[in-house]
Amino acid sequence: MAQVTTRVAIIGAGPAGLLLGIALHRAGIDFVILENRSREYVLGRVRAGVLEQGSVETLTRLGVGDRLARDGLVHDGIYLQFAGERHHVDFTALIGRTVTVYGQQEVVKDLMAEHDRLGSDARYEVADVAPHGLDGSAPTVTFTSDGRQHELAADFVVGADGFHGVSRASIPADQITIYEREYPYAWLGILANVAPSTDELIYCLHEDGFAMHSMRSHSVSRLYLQVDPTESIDAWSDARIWDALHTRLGVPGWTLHEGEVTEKSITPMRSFVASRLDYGRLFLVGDAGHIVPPTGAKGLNSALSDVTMLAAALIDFFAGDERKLAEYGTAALARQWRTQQFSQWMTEMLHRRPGDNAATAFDYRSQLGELSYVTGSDYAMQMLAEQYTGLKL
Ligand code: FAS
Ligand code: PHB
Repeated sequence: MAQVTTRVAIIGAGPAGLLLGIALHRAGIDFVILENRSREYVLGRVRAGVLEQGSVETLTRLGVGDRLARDGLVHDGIYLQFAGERHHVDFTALIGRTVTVYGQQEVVKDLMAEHDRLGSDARYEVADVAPHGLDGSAPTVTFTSDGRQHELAADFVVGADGFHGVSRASIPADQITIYEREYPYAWLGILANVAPSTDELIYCLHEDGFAMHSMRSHSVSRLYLQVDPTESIDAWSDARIWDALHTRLGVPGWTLHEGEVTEKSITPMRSFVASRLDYGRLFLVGDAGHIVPPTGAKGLNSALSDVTMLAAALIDFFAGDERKLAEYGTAALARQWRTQQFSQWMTEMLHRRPGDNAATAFDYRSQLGELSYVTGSDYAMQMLAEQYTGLKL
């Protein structure tokens, strides 16, 4: 078996794993990244689109923010739309902070390019990744690459391998509790080659369901529709999707421009948090430890804030100070629960309860009342703005 030794073994080359590698390199700490998919597959995943101000600052500070500064779309706010009216929530006026629209694919592209420039030890298309000895002081990770068995010895293992990864599953079942809830709806998302019909994101509650107009650039739009979780994407022609978007997003005097749909998919919605993000020499970051419904644009940003906290803790550890590492799990989870409640609030405020009964009819009108209060109160909008643009670390 081929032996490799490093300081930090990172499982997963999504945004969390790749960013952690950059942060460790900047501090002169050796690492190896193990990814079971190809580079092309990782780059091809269409996911998040909005970066909190703190995420932009982290990427810039670590020297991977040049394209982001050039191509990112800085937004001062969002629109909340309901009962046929569109209301602007002006983050800059309310709290002096912004968000930047820049696709997750672009973040991953920038991180991969920096790793290539650095000549990082990032291994793609590995198989049979398995952590061992996590409760000891000399953990290892075995894996197969090019048909050969390898053993990677490290001081620490970081699980950046997402919701379906191997890391969280390596914690003994009696040592971890899972907190989760499913939502009775999903998001049908499309990418379309058409200039956005809005300057900033529109979050809309319509009696037919939620709809959102986002974007990726001045020439690519990203739009979403609430659908039933059991829906098949095959049942949704481009024409049917555009019809539903026109119905839900339409307001007098405004036109939604259509374009070629280049990607469409249905994503289920769940909230999920592991009771711990650390176990012996294993630390979890990002989707390996938690999942949020995408309504609050927090999935990618949570992953990046976990990495910011864990990188600082590992850097301190190797400099002789173990305090932050001992506190990482508790501190990251405390922040995550603040993020979870915001994501759940945005989701339940903006999605139509399925079913046609007195309770769902009442809920819909109560949601309209909530949206009317939020958009009519600077205090409520400040609360939304502070959380949407990202709580300070
Ligand atoms: P990722 O899942 O991105 O990366 C984990 C990596 O680990 C992957 O490359 C995977 O191949 C690899 N891996 C898994 N198992 C492994 C193993 N055993 N060995 C080695 N490697 C392994 N967030 C938003 O904010 N807004 C959105 O609109 C949004 N839309 C989403 C749509 C979908 C379909 C999904 C699934 C997620 C969406 N998210 C969204 C959330 C998403 O952006 C995540 O929060 C983000 O990718 C988290 O990054 P990572 O923690 O790095 O996990
Ligand atoms: C996106 O552009 O993909 C996006 C933006 C904001 C969200 C979710 C998704 O809340």
